[in-house]
Amino acid sequence: MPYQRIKFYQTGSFAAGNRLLREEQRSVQAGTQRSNTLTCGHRACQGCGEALGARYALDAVMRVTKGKMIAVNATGCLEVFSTPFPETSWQIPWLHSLFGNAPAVASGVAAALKAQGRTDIRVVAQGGDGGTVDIGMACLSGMFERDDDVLYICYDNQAYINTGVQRSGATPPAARTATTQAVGPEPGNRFGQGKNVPLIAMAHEVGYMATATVADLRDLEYKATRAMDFRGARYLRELLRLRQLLQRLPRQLHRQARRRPVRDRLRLLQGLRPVRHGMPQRRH
Ligand SMILES: Cc1ncc(C[n+]2csc(CCOP(=O)(O)OP(=O)(O)O)c2C)c(N)n1
Ligand code: SF4
Repeated sequence: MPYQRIKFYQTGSFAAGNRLLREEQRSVQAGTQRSNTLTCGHRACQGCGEALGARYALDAVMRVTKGKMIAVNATGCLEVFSTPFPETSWQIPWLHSLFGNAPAVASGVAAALKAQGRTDIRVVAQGGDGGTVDIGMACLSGMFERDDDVLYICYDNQAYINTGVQRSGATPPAARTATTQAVGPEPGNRFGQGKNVPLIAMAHEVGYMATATVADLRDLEYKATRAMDFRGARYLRELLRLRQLLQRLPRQLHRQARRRPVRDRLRLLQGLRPVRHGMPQRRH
């Protein structure tokens, strides 16, 4: 799929960008056939990056799988705002799992499909950074190591947002959270802590690993689509919301970033959190 930056020609209309391009160059969201995996009526905050990122990624997966996808969702903001009982905004087969076991549940779904010989149906697991980087790490590592046929998407808003912005293993150094030092000579999250799960995924030699951001939705669609070219365990990390990222920057960088135009801010953020994708060397 050729890379094309998203352009909102008709903001607010049914066609979110790229409608004036040739058919094959248009974004998934510009197509009238898009699946609207996460549809209206959910209770996300206005402008929520997690809702946007999930919608773009899953619609892209739905397009490439021709609508044959099952999603498993860890507890977190995405699950809470999309499925307040007895309602749901998901228009796909969707399973709720616990906070820490989405990768294991997804592995089970993939195993059941394999037992039935249903290789056409693909499995996506998704969770926030707390659910992925911290409490779900053992299940995720098992899923990677067994090379289960699952694409895992981590929606990385860099803290446990749903329960009040506590620090997670993905919170960047010096960032301000409800559970990091607010005052003193070194306020904010400590330096030298945290986990780089994209690199951990690559150390497991997963078939495909990518990092993306909702600041570049076209790139995100591309990576979600590309991930489905592979079988086995795959990992996609989505960084969410420029504003949230900026707010959690170390104070000095925050001041620098705010003085820059938006495009430069993105560069600065991408420098801090490189956006990349690749197919690490397979063991077998
Ligand atoms: C075992 C367990 N511990 C704690 C909770 C409470 N809990 C629900 S959502 C959540 C935070 C989720 O954070 P994250 O995974 O980063 O997702 P986000 O809300 O930021 O999208 C917590 C602590 C829980 N549901 N289960
Ligand atoms: S992820 Fe953040 S913006 Fe989205 S619904 Fe949760 S608190 Fe609101």
